[in-house]
Amino acid sequence: MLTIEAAEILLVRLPLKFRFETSFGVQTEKLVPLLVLHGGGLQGVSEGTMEWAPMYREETVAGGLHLLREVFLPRVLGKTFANPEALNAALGSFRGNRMARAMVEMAAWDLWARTLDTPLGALLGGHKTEVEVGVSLGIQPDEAATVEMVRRHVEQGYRRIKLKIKPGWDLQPVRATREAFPGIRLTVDANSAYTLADTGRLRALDDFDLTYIEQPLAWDDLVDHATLQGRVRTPLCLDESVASAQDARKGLAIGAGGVINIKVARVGGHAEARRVHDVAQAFGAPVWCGGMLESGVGRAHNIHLSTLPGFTLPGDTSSASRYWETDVIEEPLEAVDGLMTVPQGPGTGVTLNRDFVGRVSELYEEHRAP
Ligand code: OSB
Ligand code: MG
Repeated sequence: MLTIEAAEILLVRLPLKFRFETSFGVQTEKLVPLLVLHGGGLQGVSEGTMEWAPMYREETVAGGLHLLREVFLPRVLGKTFANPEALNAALGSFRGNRMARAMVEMAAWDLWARTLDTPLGALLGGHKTEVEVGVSLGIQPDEAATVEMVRRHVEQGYRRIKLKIKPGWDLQPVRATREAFPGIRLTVDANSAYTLADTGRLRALDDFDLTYIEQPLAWDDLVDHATLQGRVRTPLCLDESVASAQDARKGLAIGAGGVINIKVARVGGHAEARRVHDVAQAFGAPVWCGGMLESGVGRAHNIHLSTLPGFTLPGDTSSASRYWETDVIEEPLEAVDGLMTVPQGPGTGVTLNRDFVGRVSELYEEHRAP
């Protein structure tokens, strides 16, 4: 049984070690909301992946924290559930806001796995002890800087390089990278910056042997992606526009893409992420685990999810030390030669660094059943 006795909400601001530019903006720091659920003398921890403003999808940190306090935590505090899916069903009548709901769901999975003394990945049905990872590289000032950045990460053994692109900065970095590294697994991510009017430019990417083009069109679109997929040879990979297993089914059924980037929190948590994985397997579509520049807490959740068998393409879950001088967890999460070892031990296998988090937290709240 899973009894939720108390909850803590924390908010940490971490400076990023690199400037991360995407088609929707520039990031130099990360606002990390954390949720700790307590029960039976154990703790489960999760990380929110919404951003301070609705730039990637519609959710925000402030909106998510409001929903936790006022709507979601009151539904679970002081209550007992058979398992994390039963707990999540208590939030099932609420619409959207999947990243906020996922904070509750994912912390519950961690707590549940610790209660059963089992690694989270194994509980979800995964078998791998290490997972293949790549990197997502932000937009650079020019071709030379792009190639240099790619070189550094290829040398570190990352199994796939993903370049962020936007209108006006797409064919140039891709051509330069492909010329310098003819053999690497290369992809691009547009974060919804194009429309069907750009079909010609996107079709030109077919010349560069990309494994996929990630989310070229609108964040809430599937239909135009299907039209585009009929006009380009490179498989499209859906990110933003898949918020559920139903979205995945509809997208794959109409041919909106051939690959899915699964982000646990974007789809509402581990159980839904596993359903997206299962739908993709039924369609024969490979999946991989995306990232949202997570701290160690979210990163560990991602690594565990990536142990499921359908995750056959390298994920974005690169070494934590790329992002942070000091992480919020005790354990290092470091890829070696493009392989990330799944943290051992029950749950996510990682522990909050209470000392560090206590020092840098901008917000600390305890919540109990009334
Ligand atoms: O589209 O995958 C994305 C980061 C923030 C928002 C959206 C995306 C990303 C990344 C970073 O690509 C992946 C990572 O290194 O965590
Ligand atoms: Mg993406």
